[in-house]
Parts: sequence; C-alpha cells; structure tokens
Amino acid sequence: MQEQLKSMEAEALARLAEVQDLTALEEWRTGYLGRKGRLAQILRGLGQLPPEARPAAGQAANEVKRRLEAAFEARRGALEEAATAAAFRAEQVDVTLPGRPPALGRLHLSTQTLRETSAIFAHMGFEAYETPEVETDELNFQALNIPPHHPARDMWSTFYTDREGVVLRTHTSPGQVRLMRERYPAEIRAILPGKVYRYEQVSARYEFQLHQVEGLAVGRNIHMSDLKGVLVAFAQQMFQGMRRWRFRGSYFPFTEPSFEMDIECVLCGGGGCRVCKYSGWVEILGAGMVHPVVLQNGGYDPAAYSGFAFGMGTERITMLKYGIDDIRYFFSNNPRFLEQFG
Ligand code: FA5
Repeated sequence: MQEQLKSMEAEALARLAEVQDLTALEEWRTGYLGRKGRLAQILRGLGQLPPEARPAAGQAANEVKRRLEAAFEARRGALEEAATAAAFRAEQVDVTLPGRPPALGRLHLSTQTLRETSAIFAHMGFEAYETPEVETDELNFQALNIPPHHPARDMWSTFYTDREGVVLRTHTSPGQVRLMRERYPAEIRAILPGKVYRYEQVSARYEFQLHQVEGLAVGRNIHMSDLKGVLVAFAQQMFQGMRRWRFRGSYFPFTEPSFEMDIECVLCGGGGCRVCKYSGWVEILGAGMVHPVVLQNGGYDPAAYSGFAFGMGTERITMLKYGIDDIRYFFSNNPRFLEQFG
C-alpha cells in the first residue's frame, strides 16, 4: 500500500503543478482528497491488509494526506494572489490621464435673454418685480379696461381653469395693476418678467407658453418720448446696434395711444420668410401710454399722473438676436439645441 500511496502522491503533485485556476484546483481536490478521491480509494484497501501492517499503512496514508493538503493550500494561496494581481492590473487607473470633464448645466436661452433684459433695464433705473402666472380674470382683463364679452378679449386666446374667474395669465400686463395698487402714491419704474400662456396654434413664431417682460413707468410728466427713448436704448443694447427697428401704430385697450415695435428680420435679411410672415419685420413688443382707466384702477389719479407701459416677447427677441428660425426649439427640450448657447 505504501508503494501505491507514493506513486499516487507523486502523480498528484505533478498534476497540481499544472493547475492554473481555482476551478481546476477544486477538481484536483475532489479527484485526490475528496470522499471518492484517489486517497479514499486506496484507504479502502486498508481492511484487507494483515492487522500488523495496518498502523504503518494508516500512518503513511495520513502523512500523504497532510502533505497533499499542504500542497493544495499553498497552490490555492498562489493562485488567489495571481488572480488578485490580475484584477488589479485590469482595473488599474492611470491617474496621470486627463480627467473627463463633467457635463455642466447651463442657463436656458430664454433665461439668458431675461437676465440680459433685466440688466439693461436696471441700468436705466427699472427694478424687477414678479407677479403670479395664475391670475384672476379681473386683473388679466377687466382692470386692464377689457370688460367681460368685450371683443378685445379675442386678442388673447386664453386658457381658462375649472375655477370660475381664474385664468392662466395671457400676458404680464395684469402685473401693472398689482404693482400700482401696492406702490400708490409712489412713482414706479419697473419691469415684470415672467411666463405667460396662450391657447394658441403653435407655429414657427407662436408658442403656447412664452416669456414676456412687461415695463411700467408711472409718475408725473411722463411722455411718449420717454417711452420711445427707453425702447430704442433697449433695442440698441440688446442687438448691439446691429438691427434696424420701427414703430407701428396699433391698438391695446389698456394703452392710449398704442404702438408696436418691429425689428428687421435677420433670418431672411428682410427678403421675407415664414418667421416674419414675408414682411421683412418681426414684432417684438406692444406699448403705449397707460390708459387713464388703468391708472385709476391702480389707484392713481390720471389728472395728476401719467405713465407708459410695454410688453415684449422674450423668445421673439432671442430668435432675432441669434438667428433662430423656429420658436418651437425653445421648449422642445432638445440638448443639441440648448447646448449651443451659453
Ligand atoms: C400683449 O401681450 C400686451 N400685453 C403687450 C402690451 C403691454 C401692450 C403693455 C401695451 C402695453 P401681444 O399679444 O402683442 O401684446 O404680445 C406682446 C409680445 O409677446 C409680442 O409682440 C410677441 O413678441 C410676444 N408674443 C405674443 N404671443 C406670442 C406667441 N404665441 N408666441 C411667441 N411670442 C408671442
């Protein structure tokens, strides 16, 4: 039996030297040291030996077992170490490589223009004042000299709500009355930026949500020339003197007289396109002298006070500034568009 054990041990050690991974190592262990392994098979012959030969054979078997187990442990340690070293090599980080730049967020293009607009007006002494997007019918229309059922309501396609008398504001103009009621009898120089909503058929120049910046000045001896001067100064700074502009007579129930300001269409260079409705000009704002009824609704006596107001479309201005040919890009959430700016 000792001979058998010896040759089995030699074979086992030779095989162990060839084992290259932990799966093969486990196969080796069951093959030689397992319950049905080679050592167990040899030991089964112990009973057939004469009784006096058994202790020596048993001891020899135990020694072989101990040596094989020791060799197994040593091999396992070496293989595990090699596996760890290989994993480290594979996952190694080269700290000398330049890092990947993190994706930085940026301000939405409309927000950029809103901030620029605020900065221009701040230099002219206008504070910024925010008013609610969900507004009463009373302030959105009636206080602005537009009674219920008045045909002028058709100028604003409105989102009505389930609550009687509550609408999504169709323009920033109701803020005029809120501000006047809050500030009377002080003089006012303010812009009112914010989002407005219109029940509108969306197209290259019309969105159903957009930003407006309202302007309001109330005081004594405020004239149309002041309004024009402020608007021209704004356009010159916003478009850096690169765009022509024109004033065109118009109608709003809450200003008298009223006009609109157009900027030459950069998209077609004045030749005519779908953004300028083939006119060569794009309307950016409505404006006028605050109507006496509106001054009164705000608490100011129209005999003593006068004022001007305007309401400009931020997305339209941005389109003209950057040559964007479709307003739908602004709110379609496409990073390829948004990433180009800022
Ligand atoms: C008004 O909303 C008036 N409240 C403006 C005003 C204020 C007049 C104060 C007098 C005194 P209007 O509906 O024309 O007017 O809109 C003003 C500007 O908002 C437009 O010139 C345009 O630049 C922009 N605008 C209006 N509707 C849309 C729309 N659907 N999509 C994109 N821009 C729009």
